[in-house]
Amino acid sequence: PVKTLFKIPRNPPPTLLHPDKWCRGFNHFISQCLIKDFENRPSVTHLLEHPFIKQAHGKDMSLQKQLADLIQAQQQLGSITKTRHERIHTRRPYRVDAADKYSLDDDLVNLEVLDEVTIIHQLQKRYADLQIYTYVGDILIALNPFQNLNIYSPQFSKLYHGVKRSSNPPHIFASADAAYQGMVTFSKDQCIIISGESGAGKTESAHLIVQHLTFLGKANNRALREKILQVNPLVEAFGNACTAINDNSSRFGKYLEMMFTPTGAVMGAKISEYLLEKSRVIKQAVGEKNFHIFYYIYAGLFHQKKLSEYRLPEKKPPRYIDNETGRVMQDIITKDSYRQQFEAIQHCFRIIGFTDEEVHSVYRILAGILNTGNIEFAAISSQHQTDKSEVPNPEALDNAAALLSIGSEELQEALTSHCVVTRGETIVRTNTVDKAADVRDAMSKALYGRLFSWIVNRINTLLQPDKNICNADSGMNVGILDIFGFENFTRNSFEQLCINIANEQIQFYFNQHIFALEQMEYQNEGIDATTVVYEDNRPLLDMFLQKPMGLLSLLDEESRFPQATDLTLVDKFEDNLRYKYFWRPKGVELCFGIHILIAAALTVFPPLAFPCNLAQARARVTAASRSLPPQLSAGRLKVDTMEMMRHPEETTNMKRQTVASYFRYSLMDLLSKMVVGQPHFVRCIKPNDDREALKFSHERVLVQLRYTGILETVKIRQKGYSHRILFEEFVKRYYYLAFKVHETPLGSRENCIAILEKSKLDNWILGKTKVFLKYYHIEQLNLFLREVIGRVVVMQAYIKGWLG
Ligand code: AD9
Ligand code: MG
Repeated sequence: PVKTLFKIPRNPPPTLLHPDKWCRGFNHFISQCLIKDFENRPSVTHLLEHPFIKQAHGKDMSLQKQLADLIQAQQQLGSITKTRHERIHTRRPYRVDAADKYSLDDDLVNLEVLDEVTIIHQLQKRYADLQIYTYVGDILIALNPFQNLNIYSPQFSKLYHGVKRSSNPPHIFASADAAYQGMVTFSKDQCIIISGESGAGKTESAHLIVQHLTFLGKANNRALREKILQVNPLVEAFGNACTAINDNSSRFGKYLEMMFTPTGAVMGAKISEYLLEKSRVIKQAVGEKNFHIFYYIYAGLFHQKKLSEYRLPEKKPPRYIDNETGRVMQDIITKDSYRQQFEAIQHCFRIIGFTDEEVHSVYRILAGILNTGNIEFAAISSQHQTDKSEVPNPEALDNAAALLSIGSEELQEALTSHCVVTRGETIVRTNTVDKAADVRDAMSKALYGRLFSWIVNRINTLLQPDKNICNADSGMNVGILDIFGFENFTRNSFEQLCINIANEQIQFYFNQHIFALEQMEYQNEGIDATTVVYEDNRPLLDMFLQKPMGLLSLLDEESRFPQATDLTLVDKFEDNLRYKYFWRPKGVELCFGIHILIAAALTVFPPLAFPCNLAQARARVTAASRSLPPQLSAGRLKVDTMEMMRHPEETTNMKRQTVASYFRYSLMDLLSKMVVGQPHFVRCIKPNDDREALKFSHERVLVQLRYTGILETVKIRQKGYSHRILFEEFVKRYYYLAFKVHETPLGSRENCIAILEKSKLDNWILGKTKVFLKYYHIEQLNLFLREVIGRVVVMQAYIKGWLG
């Protein structure tokens, strides 16, 4: 029972202390003790001899006994066993004490020689010892181990809970813990940004962070914790797929926010999804697969003998999932993992709170999409019309229509004809075979995209926190960003362009935080600090995103011209994109390349990477959405599933947007979410391309270290001051360390100095308006603060107990 008293409250003393008269007097007393006892341990006699206590309780022996228990409990928990002197000397990580637990190499900032060779050597040595995590100051580097390590059990969660980072070797739990402690101590939103190329370990890291945060945010509500743990596996079944690089590659960006109560208990969660790679539904590159869920349900329904109920064939699987190897059905039947995953997904649905009817509707839509893909078209030639098509296999059409609860004729009409509005008059035109096939595929993509958004929205509704306890701007929020990593294939398409732009944008955010803002503040504050040179990717982002002359704007503009072709598009790029990053090879007309900085690589977009006729492509999308909403939003599928399938943020305006402008909008939306929180960076690194354990490729690691600016980060973390806090804010946060609890000291320069000196920190500097601190100062100050607060809470609880 004593342990629970050590909970760290959200807003330290003022809100803790009871407003009544007795407490005011007692608070004054406590604050005196605290200040003194910051130097000397509090003792029972010390407390008992205070006139206030004497007056209130006389020589009550039970009181003495309780206090003795308190002190003993505190000592057992280790919070006041060390003298202040001992603590101060461990402020720099991995020095002096407990050398057996952690070492100097845990943080690259401790290296004396700072060059690529030394850093690589260090990481390699650590990797060989299975030390996959390394700090660069407050940033975590995570090397993919490509094997299961026994370091993520609840025992490890306990080990990393609320302790100094230097108490244990680097770990992803320590980063999650830092975010959690930052949130609880200052009621400030936090944001964990995980980056790295495809297959580097971002998604795994995100899972581990959620695991540790649910451990930390222990609420009595076990069911809620269970639900939150199922969110990632569920959305990943729908949004991840096997690619040439990664068997579980994220094909969408995911920002998962976990919400907490003011005392730090987890209360709910919300996911935002970005840019699902919908084209995968209809086609996959050689050696790649469709989204996991299709195989899971196929295997699950096969084993449950329910394929026919969903109108799915047993012999030859539908075109969308049969990627020419012919092995798909065999895998579906024989691979236990697919079936097990199907069961796991059913479990996820159930735990999170989807109804059976909803799950059934989801399966129907998936089966509907697979049947839609099987609809074929054949040309009908007649004297008057040559561009007319019909469906030669009505079975697939009927199946799809039945599963999607649409009439077969309606569906056929939507696929084989389109409307043109001329001078206020609507004329129906027929589609050619190619066009009808395009409309069919566009419809499947749109359906899947909406299904995905619906699932995400449903999860958000089911995991919504109670608004009376948690509100959006309570500052009790940790966001975890896990997006698709940088990709470069032999055939890159619009998807790779978007994925890589998003990654550049995240790198830009990192650069801003680590380098640009820091250096700007030194200047503004009149501080002479070393400048670290880093590669600014701003011009590259401008090339992509600038309006009206950036690549995306040019793409949009060209797609508005009816006569536009691939060639006119590439010509337009070449004429307008006067950047060193743009490249057009001689002799290959329809090809262009872009130097992506984050990967120091040239991504080549080969001929026909974009639709051959952009104007047609636009028409296709329009036709597809025309064939979608009336049937699907009418709610013919029993549950109100379809109503919810509309994207919540979808407005009439957005429907007219192009994919490129929607991408830009999503990217900005993501950034606006990220910038609100205090960032924590996790940089995942892929040690080799063969997915082999213990294999460390110098070359591959070096490239990743270079493009993520790790070397520069080490330098700036060693020389720079990563935390810059306004005097006023600093005094407000830390005044308990030097002033009495009931005092309200001014946010002045002098008071900052008083706090810093009282805490015996060195190496800090003061600018004109801000305190400049190293990352380890913050850790130290927060630790002191937590101890002080912990003591107030414990003492109060005990004293309140005496009073009954
Ligand atoms: V992508 O950009 O979504 O294609 P990620 O997300 O960076 O990529 P992911 O987390 O999916 O990569 O990791 C790839 C594989 O590496 C996983 O499927 C695991 O097999 C392996 N991995 C990554 N991290 C760990 C780990 N901490 N422990 C064990 C890991 N295996
Ligand atoms: Mg991933």
